[in-house]
Amino acid sequence: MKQSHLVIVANTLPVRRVDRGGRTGWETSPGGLVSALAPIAKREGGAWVGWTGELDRARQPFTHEGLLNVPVTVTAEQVAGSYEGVCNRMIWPLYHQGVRPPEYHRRWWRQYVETNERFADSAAAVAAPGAQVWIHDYHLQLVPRLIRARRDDVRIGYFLHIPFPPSELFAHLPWREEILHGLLGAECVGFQTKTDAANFARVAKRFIGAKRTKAGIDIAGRSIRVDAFPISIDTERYATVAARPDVVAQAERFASQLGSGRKVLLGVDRLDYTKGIDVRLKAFQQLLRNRPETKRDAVFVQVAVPSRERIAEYKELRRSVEELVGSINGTHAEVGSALVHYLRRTLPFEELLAMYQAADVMVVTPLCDGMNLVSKEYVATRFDDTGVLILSEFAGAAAELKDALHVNPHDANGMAEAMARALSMPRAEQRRRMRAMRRVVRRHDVHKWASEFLDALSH
Ligand code: ADQ
Repeated sequence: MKQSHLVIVANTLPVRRVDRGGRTGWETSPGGLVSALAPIAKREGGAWVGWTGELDRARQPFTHEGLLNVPVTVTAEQVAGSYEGVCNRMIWPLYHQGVRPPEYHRRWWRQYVETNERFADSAAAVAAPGAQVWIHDYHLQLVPRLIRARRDDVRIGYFLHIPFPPSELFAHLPWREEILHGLLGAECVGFQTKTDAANFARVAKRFIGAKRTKAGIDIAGRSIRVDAFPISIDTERYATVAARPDVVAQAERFASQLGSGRKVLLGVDRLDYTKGIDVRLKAFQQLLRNRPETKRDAVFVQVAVPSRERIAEYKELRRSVEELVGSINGTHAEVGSALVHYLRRTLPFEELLAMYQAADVMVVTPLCDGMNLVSKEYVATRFDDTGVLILSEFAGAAAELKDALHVNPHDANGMAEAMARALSMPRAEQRRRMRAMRRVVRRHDVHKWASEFLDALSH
């Protein structure tokens, strides 16, 4: 197999299998990470190591649109234990402030170790001498150390896309030392925010005796850079597509279908319990009670992509969101004009951007979120500088988008007040705030994020 100087390692490959009229092939998956990293990896003649989404299916490496894809074979048992167990039912809730109780099972953990070993084997095989290897996210926390054990000539970077918990929560993990040693196989460990990086340095000191330094930590004679590298979006692409005449026309159609003259509040999320969708709907319900004139003046659109539907907590969330939508419309709406429009699906890219355009108020209220790209996408598409962003103080993005209306996502009353304020915010204030936020996402886009991380890794 050809070896590469830049190897990206992520849970899934940047392509997915598609069936076009009986002929199957690969197509590039949508998503921010892929659009950021695939061009860089291609330019550098790089490789991407990941899972195809198929079970027990061995596939040879293949090149798609100029990028070498290296599939990792994963068994059904490994997916059940590692992905659905450790990743989605243990790490995900624990790292998100324990908003749901995490579950710990040794049999899951064994599968997580095995799966991480398979990724490390593939990455070690494809890395050229002295290559940069960049590992992504919570599915692969043991991979840095496992690669180091196989290849001590490569430079290893790791980036966590979700929050890193404070010491009191991380302490619960039965495998906390293994995870810390796993991550510290890297030369550079990156997080979304300064708080996450500080949490990590603190637990590394507390549980495995690492020494904190200015740049990160020292352990076993090695110096490791630990820092915040806040992820962003392809701002230029969002701004350009949003301004296209067909997208603007679609936005106008959305606005008139939702009721001319009515203001639109919008939520766009994966249907995940960390995103605060249910409390947000309760806040809108509260607003309708506090200010009955809102029934005439405003409408709420919630677009939610189905996610992890086999897990009980996700089924329960879907039930409660759908019950709330029914209850709000049942109590407050009139025939022919719903107050909450609920779409449980993925919107095509252009429609998503038209929806952002049609929204006077974007409501992003996760209980906890590594960064939250939706907030940045909304800002990037507001080329006329209007619109108001309501943003949870517990989203990583809050540290950068200081001109949003910040809210506590657990406080339905406070959020109802923020919605009222947003709906009546004067244009001049909207413009001042939006302009400042647009500057932030223009200056710091996903390309800058990737090059800053890779620069840090090469020093
Ligand atoms: P996510 O938890 O998936 O990402 P987010 O950052 O908001 O959260 O990204 C979601 C993406 O899905 C956005 O690009 C959005 O446009 C898209 N999307 C959501 N709903 C959609 C819909 N109905 N139709 C079409 N597209 C939709 C994880 C972390 C985040 C971190 C990112 C990147 O949880 O905190 O910001 O990774 O690091």
